[in-house]
Amino acid sequence: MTRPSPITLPDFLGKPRLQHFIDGRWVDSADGQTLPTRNPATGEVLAQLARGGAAEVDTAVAAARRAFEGPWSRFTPAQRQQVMMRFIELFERHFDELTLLESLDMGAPLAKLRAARPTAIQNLLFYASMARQVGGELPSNSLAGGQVTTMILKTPVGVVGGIIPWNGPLFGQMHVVAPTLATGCTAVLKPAEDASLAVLRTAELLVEAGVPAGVINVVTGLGSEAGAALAAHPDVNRIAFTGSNATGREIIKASAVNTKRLQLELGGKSPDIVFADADLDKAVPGVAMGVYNNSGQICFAGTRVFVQRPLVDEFVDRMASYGQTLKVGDPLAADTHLGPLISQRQLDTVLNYVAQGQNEGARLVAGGERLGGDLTQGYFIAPTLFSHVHNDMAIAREEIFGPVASVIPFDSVDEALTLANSTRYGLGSGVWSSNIKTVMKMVHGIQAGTVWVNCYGLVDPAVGFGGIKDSGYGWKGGQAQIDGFLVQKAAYLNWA
Ligand code: TXE
Repeated sequence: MTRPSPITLPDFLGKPRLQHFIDGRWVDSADGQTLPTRNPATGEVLAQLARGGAAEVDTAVAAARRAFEGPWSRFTPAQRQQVMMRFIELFERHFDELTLLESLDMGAPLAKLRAARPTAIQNLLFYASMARQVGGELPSNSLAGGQVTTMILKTPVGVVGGIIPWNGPLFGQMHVVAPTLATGCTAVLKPAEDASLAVLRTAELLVEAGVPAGVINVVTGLGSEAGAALAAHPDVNRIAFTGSNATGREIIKASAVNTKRLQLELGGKSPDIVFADADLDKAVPGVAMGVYNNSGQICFAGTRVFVQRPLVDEFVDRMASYGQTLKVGDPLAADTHLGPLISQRQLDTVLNYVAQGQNEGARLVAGGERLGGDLTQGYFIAPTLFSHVHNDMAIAREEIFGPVASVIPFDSVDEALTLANSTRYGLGSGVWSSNIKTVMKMVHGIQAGTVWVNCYGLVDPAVGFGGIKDSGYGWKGGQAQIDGFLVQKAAYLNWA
């Protein structure tokens, strides 16, 4: 693949192999085992990761426990906020390096990652501000003629296990790291085996910023080994997991060992509904990027595109044309809109769904094939569009996690609502309409954690997002997430 300009690889990749980051130090696996991580744009091995298992998870959890009960417990909220501010400075200073690592590791276009700089910083600033909001309550009570004071104290839950997926680990990890720091918890992170680099480098920067050793630890390796050991560890108090439903169920089972608290952000099959009175100039690109962004590897991708019948043909034409304007290619090239999928495995999954869609009678309007030429070695697929889809076909029921949109016609507002809710999932949803009655009916009626109206995919850290139904539970962002990292205790003070 030809690159427009020479790229200097981060020093971080110059190491012969990468190690776990435990207790502020780089360490190998006890048995010295490694596993390769690849650049999905070229298929080349980028680095060897340490392949951790139960032994490394044990060491990391012990370090996290020591830090939780030791040095970190003596940080006041103001000091935690201060250290977070120092980290934000370092994060900004190293932003180019971190985004390059991320782009090489998981294939997102570098220019897009860099354009997210203000949002990424704002997210961190929000969490730093929350370090000062960890308080209790003094609820009124009806006891002993008012001579008992009741307090609710809130304290950090303890050691958090963060199991991170590969579809955006640099920014995604912050939903674990930042609330951990804000609340005074400690954490052991297990990034995905396909994309661990940015998480490892961030851990090192945290220590440089003054976060005590052991507060944030990273164990790399396979989900079935390091991930499973973390989920089953008796000294981990909470798991924050983002990933597949199948793994989510494994984590629920494993968590029973010590009744861990859980935050699960699982799959989605989000509806994006276009009414005949929508502004198509906004709806077409909005819907298209709602599915194709990050090559479809986003949990709340709006993959079921419901279009009101009179509009269907025009909408399908315009969405197909819009898709052709999106340049798929080298993630490091400045004009690339969409990079590769994360792995050969993910590409195979997506291509299987495309074949299944065709077999079930959906019409493939655009894309659907692996891209060749310069891109043959990577895992590239063009924006894909199906029309004539029924809500009960596999491509409309199951999470594909690739750039595949399915257009499904509907007639009435009620039918749109019924179809939108006919899914096991409940993560994101979109509504495109200029009629307030239609909008409000959908906002109230859609069973999902978020409804976007005349927009898609916006997330503010103070609001956050999360799922219902099979999309999981626990909120990312906002006060609700901070509460998830705390436990509460009541005290009754009788001063009669
Ligand atoms: O997910 P896994 P995979 C969906 C998406 C995708 C599918 C499969 O549909 O096609 O899942 O992707 C760790 N105990 N999403 O196989 O296995 C694993 O190492 C503990 C949606 O990559 O769920 C990784 O760190 N941990 C999604 C993380 O779990 C285990 C993001 C996610 O991997 C484990 C990613 C175990 N037994 C995939 N097994 C979203 N909601 O954003 C694996 N892991």
